[in-house]
Amino acid sequence: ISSSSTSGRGAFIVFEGLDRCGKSTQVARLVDKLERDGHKARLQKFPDRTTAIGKMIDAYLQSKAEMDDHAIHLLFAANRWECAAAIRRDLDDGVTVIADRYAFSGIAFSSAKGLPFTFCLPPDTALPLPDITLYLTLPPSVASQRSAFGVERYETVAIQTAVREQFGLVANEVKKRHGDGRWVEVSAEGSIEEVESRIWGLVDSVVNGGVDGTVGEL
Ligand code: T5A
Ligand code: NA
Repeated sequence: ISSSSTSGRGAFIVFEGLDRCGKSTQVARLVDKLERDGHKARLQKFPDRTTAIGKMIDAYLQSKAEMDDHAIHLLFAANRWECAAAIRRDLDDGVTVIADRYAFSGIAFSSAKGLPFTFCLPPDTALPLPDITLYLTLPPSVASQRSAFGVERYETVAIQTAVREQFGLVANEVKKRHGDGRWVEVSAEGSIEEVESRIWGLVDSVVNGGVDGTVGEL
């Protein structure tokens, strides 16, 4: 197995975007490609619906449970914290971790509901800092035509449009705090293969030698 980078640690790569933009499809293909190329790679989905906290989030997203906006925001963040040590350990062990959503979704979705940034940002502070976040862009009107759109709580064009606006503010915040290179927009329009090759063009240099020696903090 070839080492994942010159420093020996794995890369932490995050995918973000609106609902149904194709994140899960692309994340699965990227993990497969990395493994075929001899890298150690692991998929980390957020929310991780398998934990006790994740089951509460799942019930909320399926509208089987109601929850105060602040409370559900903190549960999404807690769900990341319960996975944070394992992410750091894997990165240190040379495993590239690919996350399907992360803290940026937490901030964008909660602030789209009206919670202030001053409330939304602190709970995720000091989580592992992604080496790169790929923000997949797709017009909400295209995403809403995809299968199963509308099944879960936030899947309306009105909400997705508000979330897209908040993602713009989140991107500015990330660039201000951590530099321009850590947040990259990728068009998610076109075929699965077209999007995949756009993504690979951005990720190749990161997984093949482009990460700092230590994992930073959000
Ligand atoms: N949330 C999440 C918060 O509010 N706070 C938080 O902190 C976090 C982490 C669940 C919800 O929780 C919110 C955000 C979400 O509303 P989720 O489980 O990631 O988050 O749910 P979704 O993002 O909605 O995941 P989806 O599985 O619905 O969408 P994906 O992963 O973006 O899209 P994917 O790959 O499943 O594709 C959707 C469909 O499109 C097709 C696929 O085959 C599939 O049918 N498709 C394409 N079709 C045509 N062309 C392409 N290029 C295509 N790529 C995929
Ligand atoms: Na998904």
